[in-house]
Amino acid sequence: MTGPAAGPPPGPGPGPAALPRRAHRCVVMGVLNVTPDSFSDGGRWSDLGAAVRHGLDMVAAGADIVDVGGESTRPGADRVDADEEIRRVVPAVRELAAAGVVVSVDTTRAAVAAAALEAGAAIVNDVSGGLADPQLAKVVAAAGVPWVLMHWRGPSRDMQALARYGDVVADVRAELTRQADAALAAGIEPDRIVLDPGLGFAKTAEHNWALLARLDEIAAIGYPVLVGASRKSFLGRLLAGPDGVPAPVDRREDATVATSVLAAVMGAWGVRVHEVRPTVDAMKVVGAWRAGHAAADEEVAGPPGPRPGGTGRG
Ligand code: PMM
Repeated sequence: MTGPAAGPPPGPGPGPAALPRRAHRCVVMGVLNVTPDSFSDGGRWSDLGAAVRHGLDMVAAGADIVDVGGESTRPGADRVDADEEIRRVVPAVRELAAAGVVVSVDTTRAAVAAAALEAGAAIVNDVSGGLADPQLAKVVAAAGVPWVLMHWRGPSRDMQALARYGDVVADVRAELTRQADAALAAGIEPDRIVLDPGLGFAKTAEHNWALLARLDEIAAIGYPVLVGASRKSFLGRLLAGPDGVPAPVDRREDATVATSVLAAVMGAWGVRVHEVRPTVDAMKVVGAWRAGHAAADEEVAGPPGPRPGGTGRG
């Protein structure tokens, strides 16, 4: 862990396309799934009023970004069509953005990203890392917004069959590097790229733990790293009782916070969580610990730079 200089140097300044950063700690992205079938919160926020209220509540609890998704990515999930995805996400994006919230849209589709950006989204969070829809890079490049590129090997329907690696960390690192290079070639500015190891996406629990243990190797690619462990089944399996039954989703919060804290210590730029307040509190502890004093929890303007261990590319 580094000292107070852990925050990167100031970027070109704030603007609609800048990615939020905190001087001493991770940013927290709150999950807003406006889907009937996501694995942990499916159906809860499919009503627009409830969705917007929940988004605002997460911001009041300290979320820096609200991530709005309209298509479930749980293993085995079937796809919805783009029009339905737009119908689900755009109204929530529009209302939250109008209220001043930094909104990311969790989509793999160019048409959905374009509609969400038009409605005020400031970030595209793409679980396919640019691989699902070749048109998406053009949309992101034209908008100049940050793009979260997650490690991905194929659609949710059959992704667990793709969970085969030599050295999972080396393989994910190489594949993410290719995904980032493709984004650069498509005209994305390097300071608009965020990488994510994609916990649970074509990965077994053992793969997820290996990636977390060696997260510094993913950060060393040189871009900010986002980690999404929240409530995922590898935590449920870790916490299984003597009968071997995984802990239910609502018993995974403390483990989520612990995982997010350790990701922060390993150099993550951000964490993506469902339950915002405990994670924000924990990140404030990380920030004060890093700073060596009760750090003012200041935001830093401009795009993110490399985290400790980075190569300076991002
Ligand atoms: N996980 C899910 C959805 N979107 N986006 C990023 N960048 N990283 C993730 O790990 C990620 C994601 C699946 O979880 P959910 O169904 O709870 O949203």
